[in-house]
Amino acid sequence: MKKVILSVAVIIAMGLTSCKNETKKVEDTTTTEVSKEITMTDLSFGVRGNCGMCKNTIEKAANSVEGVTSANWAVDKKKIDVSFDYTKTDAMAIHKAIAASGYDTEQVAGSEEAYNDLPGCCKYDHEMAMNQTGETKSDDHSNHDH
Ligand SMILES: [Cu+2]
Repeated sequence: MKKVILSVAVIIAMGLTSCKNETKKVEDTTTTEVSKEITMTDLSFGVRGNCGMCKNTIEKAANSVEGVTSANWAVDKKKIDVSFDYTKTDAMAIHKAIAASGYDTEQVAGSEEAYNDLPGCCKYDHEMAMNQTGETKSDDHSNHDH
């Protein structure tokens, strides 16, 4: 009889330790790092615009696209540099978002409606050269129709 009680006690003890081990194992797996694949890509293309306000609007439009992590439009070059996750979006979606805010890109003409709502100083010349070298900055004033 004593033997039976003893063996039951041993089984319970073993059961408790094995349970403890199991919970520990679960904790260990949660600390395993998820492998991070690099799916970022950089893109540059021409976008027409005049000033700092244009810069805000253009960059805001680009950043509103899911997957875009950074956008930087250069007023002197009429060009934007964008970084985005190519598993989440593509170049055309970014062109379209900027065009929807009223600005012409190399591939998509800006929305006329949004253009008409732009402040006067931002109503850029649709014939403006894009992807400029930045050396003709002094000519920028000719873009303003005051
Ligand atoms: Cu502007």
